[in-house]
Amino acid sequence: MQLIKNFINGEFVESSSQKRFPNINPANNKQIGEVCEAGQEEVDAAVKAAKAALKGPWGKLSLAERMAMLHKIADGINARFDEFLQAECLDTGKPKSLASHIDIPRGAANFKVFADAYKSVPNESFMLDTPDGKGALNYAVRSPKGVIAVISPWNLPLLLMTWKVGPALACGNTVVVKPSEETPRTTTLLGEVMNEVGVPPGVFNVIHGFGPDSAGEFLTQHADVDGITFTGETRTGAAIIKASADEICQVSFELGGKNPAIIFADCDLEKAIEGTTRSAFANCGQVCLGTERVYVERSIFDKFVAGLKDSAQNLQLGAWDDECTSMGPLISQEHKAKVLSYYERAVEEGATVVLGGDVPEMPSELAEGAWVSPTIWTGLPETAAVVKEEIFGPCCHIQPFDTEEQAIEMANDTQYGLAASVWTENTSRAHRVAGQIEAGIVWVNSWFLRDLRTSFGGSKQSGIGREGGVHSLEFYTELKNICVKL
Ligand code: NAD
Ligand code: 6OD
Repeated sequence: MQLIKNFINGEFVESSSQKRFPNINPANNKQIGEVCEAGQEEVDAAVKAAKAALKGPWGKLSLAERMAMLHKIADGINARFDEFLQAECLDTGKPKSLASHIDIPRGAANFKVFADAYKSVPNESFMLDTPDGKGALNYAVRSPKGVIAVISPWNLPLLLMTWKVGPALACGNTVVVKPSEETPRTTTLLGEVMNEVGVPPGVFNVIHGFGPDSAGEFLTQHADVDGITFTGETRTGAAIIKASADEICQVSFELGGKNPAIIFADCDLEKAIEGTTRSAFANCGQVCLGTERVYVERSIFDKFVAGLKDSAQNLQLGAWDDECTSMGPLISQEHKAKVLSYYERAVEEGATVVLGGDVPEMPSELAEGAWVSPTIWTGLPETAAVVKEEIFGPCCHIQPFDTEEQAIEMANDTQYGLAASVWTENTSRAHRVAGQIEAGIVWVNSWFLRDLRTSFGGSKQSGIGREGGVHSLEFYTELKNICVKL
C-alpha cells in the first residue's frame, strides 16, 4: 500500500505526529494508500520553505529562465502521463476516457499557457504635467505576491490545482498546496516532477490533511501566507475568510454553483441534447460548471426530455481502465449518501423520476463503490430543494418555459452565479439572453469550451474575483507605481 507523504522544501516527509489517514478508491471502496497528515509543524515548515525560496535561486531567475522552467514542468507531466492518469483515476474513479482528454492534458497546459501568456503583458505608464513644465513619468512594475496558499478540491484534482499553481509560479511566487484529502496522489506526484526538472526546493510544497483544525485551517491562518486561492464549497470559502481575517490576506475564491441551461425551440436539438448530457453527467456530475437546472421551451419540452433520457441511458458505468466506461462513481461514500438524500428528497417533493433516482447494479468487484444512477427529474416547483441547492451529482431537473423573459428570470433565481449555457440558433437572442444571465461564464451552443486567456470565476455566492489570462496576473502579483519627476 502506497504511503503518500508531504512534500516540503524538495523532500518527501512524514508527519511529526505520525498521524495518517486512508486513501480510498471510490470505485470499490478499498483502501489503496495511507496519507501522512500534516500538523502545524509541517505547515510552518512548508510556509517557511516557500518564503525562503522567494529570495533564493527561484527569485533570481530571469523571466525567460522561469518561463522555460514552467515548460519543463509541463513536459515532465507529459513524460509521466500514464502515471498521472492512473493516480487520478484511482483517487477519483473517473474513467480514463475523461481524464486522458481533460484532467491530465490540462494539468500540463496550465503551466505552458501561463508561461507563454506573461512574457508580453505590458504595464501601464502615464506622463503627468507639472507646474515647471518638465513633467513626471509614472510607470507600474509588478512583483510576485509572495507565498500563495493553494487549497484545491477533489473533482478535477490535477486540473484545478495546476490552474492556480501554473500562473502563481509564472508570476514568480512560491506555493504551498493543500490538495483535497480525497485526492492526494497527483499533487504529490507533481512534487516528484518538480525535483526531476530542477525546480528549486521550497518553490512548490504540498501538505496533506483536512480543513478545520487540520492542515487547511493552519495554512489559511498562517501569518506568512500572502494570498489564498481556494476552490471548493461556498461555505468552506466563508470559513476561510473568517480564519484568515486577522492576517488581511487577499483571497481568490471559486465556489459552488447551481448552473442553468436554457434550451430554446430554435436550437439544434441534437447538439443541445449532446451538450446537456455532458454538462449534467460528465465526471458523474461533479463539475462546478455542470448543469443541474434545465429550462426548455414548452413546444420542444417532451422531445427534449425523451432525447436527454435516451442519451443518459447510454452512459456506461464501469471501471476507470475499461475503454467503454463513460461514467465513474461519486468521490466517496459520504458524498453518495448526500446525493442519494437528494434523490429521496426529489420524490418526497413530488418529482416525476424520468430516469434513475437509485443505485445501479454493478459487477461484484465494484459493488461496494460510490455508484449512483444518472438521474433526470421533471415536475417540481422552482422552490424545491433539488432545484435550489447544489447537489454535485449526476442529476438535473427539467422545467418548461413559455417566454424568454420567464426563462431568464428562473435561470437567475439562485444564490449562485457561476456558469450557464444557452442553446439557440438565433444569434440576436443568444447575445440578448447571455447578456442578462447573472453568471461569470455563459456558453452559447457549447459547454466547458475553455480558453485560458479569458476570465473565469463566479458572481453572487459562486466566488470572489476572477482568474485566467491577465486576471490571474492581477491576483498573483503586486502592482507598484513608480513616479519619476523629470
Ligand atoms: P470543500 O470546500 O469541501 O473542500 C475544498 C478544499 O478545502 C479541500 O482541500 C478541503 O480539505 C479544504 N477545506 C475544507 N474546509 C477547510 C477549512 N475550514 N479551511 C481550509 N481548508 C478547508 O469542497 P470539495 O467538496 O472538495 O469540492 C466540491 C465543491 O467545490 C463544490 O461545491 C463545487 O461546486 C466546488 N467547486 C467549485 C469550482 C469553481 O471553479 N467554482 C471548481 C470545482 C469545485
Ligand atoms: O477549466 C478551468 O480552468 C476550471 N477552473 C474549471 C473548473 C471546473 C469545476 O469543476
